[in-house]
Amino acid sequence: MARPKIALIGAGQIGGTLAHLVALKELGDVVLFDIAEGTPEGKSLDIAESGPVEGFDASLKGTQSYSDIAGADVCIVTAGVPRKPGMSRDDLLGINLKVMKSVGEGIRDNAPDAFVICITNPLDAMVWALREFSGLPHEKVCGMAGILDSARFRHFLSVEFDVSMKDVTAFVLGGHGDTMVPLTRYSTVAGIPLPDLVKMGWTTQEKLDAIVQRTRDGGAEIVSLLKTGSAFYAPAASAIEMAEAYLKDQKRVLPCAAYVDGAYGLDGFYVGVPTVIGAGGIEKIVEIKLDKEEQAMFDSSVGAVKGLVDACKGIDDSLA
Ligand code: A3D
Repeated sequence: MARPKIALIGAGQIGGTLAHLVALKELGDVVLFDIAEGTPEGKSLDIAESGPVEGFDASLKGTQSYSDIAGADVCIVTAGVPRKPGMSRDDLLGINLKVMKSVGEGIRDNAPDAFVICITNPLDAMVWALREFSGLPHEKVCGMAGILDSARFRHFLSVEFDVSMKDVTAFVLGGHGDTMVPLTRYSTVAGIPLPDLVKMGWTTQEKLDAIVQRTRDGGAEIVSLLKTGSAFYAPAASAIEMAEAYLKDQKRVLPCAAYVDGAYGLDGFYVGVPTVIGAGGIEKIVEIKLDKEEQAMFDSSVGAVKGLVDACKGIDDSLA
């Protein structure tokens, strides 16, 4: 059987890291697309030349032509611009919306059967726009954010508790922004919920609140350290987990920006929720019962995303 074909649209910091991970994990052959001439070709060749050392079998091709992504099984979209210090994700909306239009049309015309994972910010609005421009089925277009936000939460918790991050689970709902909702009662160490760990004296409520806030600010913390762009190692690893779940029909339960129609009181809207990812794409939305406070946080997060979607409609008439 031929190896899966994985198209990476955008060959910047995340795109290059994605290509490297796909090759190292032998998930498939890579087509790296970017409008910047030479960048995808150079990164593809560099990674291919590491193949004999690492011992992976994967072919990599850099391109400026959408026809090269024809028949791709997975497309991961990072095309656009990232944040610089002082910018919010929402500041990227106007410029990245135009990019989503050309990318969405490129996927529609060349890889309509692909599972599409969007990473470009502001995430929840861009995945909505990308779906609109591409016209692909909703269950085949989703956004990566929840795995990254949960991974940041898990990392901070494992450091606080001095336990392996393998035994820490975390649950983050809502949009990928300052209003994201890390749910402490569904986050655990080896099954013990965080509120119980506070009662057991493992940490204090104040420390836990500070970790929740640091998780919300996780992207900005990296931007302020790097100064020239945003995080890329952890975002790439997170998107690879989603691609692998699809390609291997793993039925993984993963949080991602998915189209929610009916659950959580939403009627046809992209926002971060727990999902099941398998060969059918987003096969299920996992709906949990929120308490009053969690519901209020979720509603405010949904409201923030709705504002961005409305802004997209105001910029591009074809979306209205
Ligand atoms: P960067 O290294 O600048 O790469 C972006 C690439 O997109 C560049 O190589 C550009 O040449 C290319 N590009 C621009 N316009 C087009 C186009 N029309 N078609 C094809 N390629 C194009 O950025 P990055 O890789 O660090 O980040 C990419 C995106 O991911 C940004 O929007 C970030 O804000 C976003 N991001 C999201 C998360 C999430 O958790 C959702 C995390 C980190 C970054």
